[in-house]
Amino acid sequence: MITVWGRKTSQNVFKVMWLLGELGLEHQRIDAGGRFGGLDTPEFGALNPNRKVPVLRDGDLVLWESHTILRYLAARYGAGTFWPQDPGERALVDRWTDWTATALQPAFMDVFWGYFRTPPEQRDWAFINDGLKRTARLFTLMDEVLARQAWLSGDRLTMGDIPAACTLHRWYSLDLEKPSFPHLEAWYGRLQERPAYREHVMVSFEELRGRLAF
Ligand SMILES: N[C@@H](CCC(=O)N[C@@H](CS)C(=O)NCC(=O)O)C(=O)O
Repeated sequence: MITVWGRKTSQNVFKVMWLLGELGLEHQRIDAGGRFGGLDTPEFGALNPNRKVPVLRDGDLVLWESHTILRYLAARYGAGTFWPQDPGERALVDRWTDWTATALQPAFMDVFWGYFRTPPEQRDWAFINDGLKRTARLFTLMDEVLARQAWLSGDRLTMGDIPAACTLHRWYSLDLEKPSFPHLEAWYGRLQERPAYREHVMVSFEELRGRLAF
């Protein structure tokens, strides 16, 4: 049985949970991090010396880093669907995972932490607005791609959609004024038709509001 350590409200955790759901894999999730704590114990340190969630265990294999876990699950259990067999096709999928890790997620995290996780009286609006501008620029790029195709890498959902689609839900959940992106919004509609996206990604994260730390 696959085990995942991590709280439901973590974006890096629900990326993994969503893919497990899409693949229909039996699993258990153990609450850790945030209000649950537990990352400082020697047992958790042995699983992940970075003391972060998610951690996944499958048999003897223990993995940390959400995108590494996504690649592993997709390759092992979703070959040919979430993880194309052809190296060229696979690279077209995988680039979105890297792009989200290095471009979209860092820009959006400045907004998420600067706005949502910071108590109102401590917010730095120049910082937040800069993050909003950078995030919107990246969503514009995605909107242009999604004008031509239904999913980021072509005509079906793959592993490459997962990280960006997780950021997207958080973006649309924030009570901030946002530009209109018609193709991105249509993609969000298609994502919401998937039961595993609704179950694992569209979860309340209200407990994180104004909490820079636990
Ligand atoms: N690059 C890592 C980042 C992991 C990370 O920062 N996890 C956060 C949750 S999103 C964490 O463990 N924070 C401490 C906590 O939740 O208590 C990954 O993608 O897995």
